[in-house]
Amino acid sequence: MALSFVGNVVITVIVLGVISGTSATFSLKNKDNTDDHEDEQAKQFPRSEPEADSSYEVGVGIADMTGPCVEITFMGYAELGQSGEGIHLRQFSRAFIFSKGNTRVVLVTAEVQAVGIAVRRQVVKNLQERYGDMYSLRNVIITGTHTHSTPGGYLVDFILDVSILGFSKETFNAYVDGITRSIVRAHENMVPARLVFAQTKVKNAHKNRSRYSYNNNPAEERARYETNTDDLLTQVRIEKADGSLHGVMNWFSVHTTSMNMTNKLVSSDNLGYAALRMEKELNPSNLPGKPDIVAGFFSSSLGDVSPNTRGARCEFSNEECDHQFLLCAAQERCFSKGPGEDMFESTRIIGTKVFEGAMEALRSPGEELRGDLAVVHQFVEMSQEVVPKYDPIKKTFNTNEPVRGCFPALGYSFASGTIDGANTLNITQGTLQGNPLLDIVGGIVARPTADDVECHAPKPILLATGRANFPIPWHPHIISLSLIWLGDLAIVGVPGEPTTMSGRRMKAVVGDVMQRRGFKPRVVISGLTNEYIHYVTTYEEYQVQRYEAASTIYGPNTLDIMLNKFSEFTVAAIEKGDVPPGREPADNRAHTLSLILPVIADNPPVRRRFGDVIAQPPAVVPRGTTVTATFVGANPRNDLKQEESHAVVQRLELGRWIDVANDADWDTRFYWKRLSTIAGTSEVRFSWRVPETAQSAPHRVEYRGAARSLFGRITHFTAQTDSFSIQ
Ligand SMILES: *[C@@H]1O[C@H](CO)[C@@H](O)[C@H](O)[C@H]1NC(C)=O
Ligand SMILES: *[C@@H]1O[C@H](CO)[C@@H](O)[C@H](O)[C@H]1NC(C)=O
Ligand SMILES: CC(=O)N[C@H]1CO[C@H](CO)[C@@H](O)[C@@H]1O
Repeated sequence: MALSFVGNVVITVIVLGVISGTSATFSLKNKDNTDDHEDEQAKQFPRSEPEADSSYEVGVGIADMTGPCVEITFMGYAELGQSGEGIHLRQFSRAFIFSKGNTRVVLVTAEVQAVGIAVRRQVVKNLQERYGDMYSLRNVIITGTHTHSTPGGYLVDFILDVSILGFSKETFNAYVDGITRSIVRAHENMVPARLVFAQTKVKNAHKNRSRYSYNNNPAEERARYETNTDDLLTQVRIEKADGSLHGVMNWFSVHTTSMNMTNKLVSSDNLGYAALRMEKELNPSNLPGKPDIVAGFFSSSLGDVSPNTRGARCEFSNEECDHQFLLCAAQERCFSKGPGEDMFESTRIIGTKVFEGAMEALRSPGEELRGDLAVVHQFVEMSQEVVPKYDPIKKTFNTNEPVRGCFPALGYSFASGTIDGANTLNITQGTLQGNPLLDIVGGIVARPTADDVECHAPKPILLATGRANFPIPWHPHIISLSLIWLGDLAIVGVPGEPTTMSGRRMKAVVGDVMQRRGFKPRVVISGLTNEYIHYVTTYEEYQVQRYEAASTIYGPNTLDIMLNKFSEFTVAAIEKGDVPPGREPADNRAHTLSLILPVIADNPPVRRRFGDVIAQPPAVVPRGTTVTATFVGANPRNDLKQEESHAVVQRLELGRWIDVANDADWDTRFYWKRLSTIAGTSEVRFSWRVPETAQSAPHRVEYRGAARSLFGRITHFTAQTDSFSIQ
C-alpha cells in the first residue's frame, strides 16, 4: 500500500466529519456445496503409497466473497480515484481445515489486499455461534492474497481505511459472509486424508523491485542464495483415503499487482487467475468458483517482489529508472510493467506461470507429511518487545545486544510508492531527510516523541501513526504472530509483507530449530496473515529506507522480534508446549467512521424499464471476438450476488437456456456506469470474449439486476438480449 499523494491523508482527515458507523448486522447466507462427484482428471496424478496412515481429517471449502464492485475505492494503491466500476474476476475465499487428535486449525486464503483482526473477530464469532468454542482467534488463521484490485474499507485501523473514505460496512459484511461460508463448507466436508508436500521453482514470474535494498544485506548472506527473489512454490496436496484429490494449497512470493492503479474492475489478479486455472484443470465441468477440488494460493515473501517483470522504466523516455531513488526526468513517472501487452495480459501470463508451477508440483511424487498438528499463536505488543539481535552471518541471537520495537510510524519513502504504483508527489525512494512542509502535514496527525525518532532512526518519520488515536487508532499496536505445525511442515504466519531476505531469515531460524531436533527443515512463509502491518524488511535493508523500509512500521528491529518469536514458537510446537497468548488488541468494530455514501435510489430513464436492452449484440459473432450487450441498469451494490452473478452468457440446449459463462469468468467483463446521480439512472455493459471452444448453438446475455427505491425497497429483475449465433 502506498499513499501516492500525501494530500489524500490530509484532505481526508480534515474532511472526515464524525459520522459514526452503526454496528453492523451480519447475515450468513448458507448454500452447501451439493454433489461430491470426483473428476476423472484428478485421478491421473501420482499418489503416495496407499498403505500410509491417513490420520488427518481435512475439509476444503470455497465461497464467493465479492464485495461491492462499484463506487468503493480499492485497497492497495491508496488511489482515491481508483474506485470500482465493475467486475473482471470475482473474489473467493478458500478454506482448509485440518484436524488431528484434539487439535484443529483453519487456514484461509482470501482474495483481498489483507485481512485484519476486525474481520477475523466477526468470522470467529459467526463460527462460534454454530460450533461453539471449536474455533477461536487462536486457530482461525486468515491470509490475504494481496490483490490491489478489490474494494477496501474493512480493516478498521484508521490509516488503512482512510483512502477508502473510511469504513465500508458493505465491504466488511461481504468479506465476513464469504470467508465464514467457505469455512462452514470446509467444516461440513471433513474427510480422512493424507497430506503430501512438494516444491518446485517458478521462473520468470517475478522480479525483485528493490534490488538496491536487497544488496545492502551482508554479501556473505546473499551468497547463500542464487537469486534475489524466492522463486520456490511450496505445495501441500490433500488426498482422500481413495487417493483422489480433495484440495491443494500453494504458497508463492509475488505481489498481486499485475493489475495496476488505473484498473477499476474488481480482480483477484495473478494469483486469482492461477487459482481459477487450476480449479478448471481439476474440475473441468464446473463453472468458476464452484469447484469440488479447491486450489488455494497463499501469499509468501512478496515484500520486494513485483510481477511487473519488465522492470522500472520512465514513463515517456522508457529509460531504466535509477534503482536507488527511482528518479526520472522532471514531470515523468517511474513505474514498471508486466510482460503482457496490457495489464490483463500480464495478469494472465504471470498467473499461468504460477499455475504451471503448481501443476508441476502436483504431478511430482512429493513427500508425505505424517507428523503432528500444532497451533502456536500469540498477540505481541511490538513497542514493548526487547529481544536479542539476530546475526545473519552466524545465524545466532546475540544476547549481549538487546534491540527493541517502536510505536508504529511511517517514513517519508512510504509516500513515494513503488514501481508497482507510480507516485505523483516528488518524494523519492530512499529519502533520509525530512521536508518542512511534510513535517507540518505529518504533525497535524500526531507528533513523534524524541524516543520515537530515535527508535525509528534512520527513518525520517512522516506519520507518527502510533501516536495517533483520533478518531480511532491509526495502526495496530498489538499484532498476531502464528506458527502452524502441519505434519512436520512449519507454516509461519507473518502479518505483513516480508521482503525476500526477511522471509529467508525466518526460514533459516525456524529451519535450524527443526534440524537441531531431528526434523527436515520444511518451512513456508505465509505473508499477509491475520493482520496488516505493511512491510517487514531486514535491519540492513531498513538502513537505506526505500519504500519497503519506510513502511516497516515498528522500526529497524521489527524482523528480529519476529525471528525471536518464531524460534520460540517452533520449540513450543515440537515440544507440544505453548506460548503465552498475549494481550488481545482492543476491539474497534463499533467505533468506525465513514464518508462513503449509500445508494440513494435507482430509476430507469423516461419511457424505459430496468433491464431494457440499449445495445443488442450482433446476430452472428465469430469465435475469438468480443460480444457486448448494454442494459438499463441499477446499482450492483443493492445486491452483491455472492454465489450468483450480475450477468451471464447462456446457451440454448434442448429447449433450455443454460449458463455458460458468468461474471467470475476470465472471458467476461461486467461494467456499471452511473448516468445521472440526481435522476438515479445507470447503465450496465457485459462483454464476453467468445472462446474457440464455444458451441454453435444460439446464445444470449442475461442481466440479473436489483434496483433500489427511494424508500429502500430492493426489486430484483432479469432481462435478456436477443439470441445470437456463434461462428
Ligand atoms: C523531483 O526531485 C528531484 C530531486 O530530488 C529532481 O531532480 C526532479 O527534477 C524533481 N522532479 C519534479 C517533477 O519536480
Ligand atoms: C497500467 O496499464 C495500462 C495497460 O493496461 C497502461 O496503459 C498504463 O500505462 C499502466 N499504468 C501504470 C501507472 O502502470
Ligand atoms: C531472480 C531475479 O529476479 N533476478 C534478477 C533481479 O534483478 C536483476 C536486475 O534487475 C536481474 O539481473 C536478476 O536476474
